[in-house]
Amino acid sequence: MATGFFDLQASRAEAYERIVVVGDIHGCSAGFLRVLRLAELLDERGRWQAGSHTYLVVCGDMIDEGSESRGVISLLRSLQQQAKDRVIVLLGNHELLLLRTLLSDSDAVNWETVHSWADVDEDLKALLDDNAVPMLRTATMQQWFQHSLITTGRVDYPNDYLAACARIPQSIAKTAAHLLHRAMAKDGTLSWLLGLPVAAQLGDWGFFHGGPPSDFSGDIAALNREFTAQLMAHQWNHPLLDPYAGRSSPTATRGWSNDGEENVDALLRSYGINQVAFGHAPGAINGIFGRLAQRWGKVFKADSYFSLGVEGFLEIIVGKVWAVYSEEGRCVYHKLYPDHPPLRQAELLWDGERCK
Ligand SMILES: [Mn+2]
Repeated sequence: MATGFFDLQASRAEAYERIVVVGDIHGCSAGFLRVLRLAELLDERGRWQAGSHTYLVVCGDMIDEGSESRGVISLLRSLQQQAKDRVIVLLGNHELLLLRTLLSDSDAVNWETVHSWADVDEDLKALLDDNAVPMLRTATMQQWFQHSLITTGRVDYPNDYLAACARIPQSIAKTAAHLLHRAMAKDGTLSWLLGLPVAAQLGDWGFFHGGPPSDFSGDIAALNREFTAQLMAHQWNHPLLDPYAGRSSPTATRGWSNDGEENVDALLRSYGINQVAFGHAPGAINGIFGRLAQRWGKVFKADSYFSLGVEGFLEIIVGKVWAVYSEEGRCVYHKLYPDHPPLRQAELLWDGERCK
């Protein structure tokens, strides 16, 4: 399946008219659904309705943080069945961490994601009912993220969350990981995740979760082939599979967009692209959290910060790019490129216009 996907890349290079790019959904399936409707990709019954030259690109980190990881993945798999290769889903470092947990003997399970699959496996549900800490199974995390960002300007896991996780014995976490593996194998999620690419190309545009690795020699198709080969071989220490901040990792690289225009140009050229959209680093451009942004008309941040309640997407139509948000039930467009200077905090809210 993976091979077929990669083969499609070249043939459809110029076939797009409109690309909707969504960043880190992080378990917020209701917000994701609102965005899909806002982008008019779904009809009233929630079925894919976009024309044959419209693509949806999801830039990884679909899971964790919010409580509906499974809902997000079910929705994406359903959309791929309906729209085939016009729905492109990339792996993020959170999916990679999950695969590493499930396929190695790591015990670092994420409890929101474990809870999300509880109804697929009776033993998993029983284990959680017997042992889980109540706050881990609710929307508490999302509330905490919002509170944390507003009061401190940064987001970290709360101490009481970490303490609650630490109170759960490792043997329980290992059992949960084993049962989650079984549940994901049963509903097909595991093989679906293993078949996802880490990057995609449409015309001059490249898409990544973290960004283009700085030292890979080859194009995007070669990157996907090499990544998948290392993943299938469980080479968890390979630089391409680093889930944290390695510059060699397409899911985890950070800071590359601060390297200056010439260096970024050279990096993009080495992959055969001129423009790039990515997620993963919500403060990557101008340090602005919770807003979509661009630099030099070449580097576009697709992470609107769903886990903070900011629902948005990049809309690419030929040479133009908009940031589109759902704000208090309204659809608000911001011209992102061209003809827009770098966004400043003060001008963010009302430079847009409403949808019809
Ligand atoms: Mn990430």
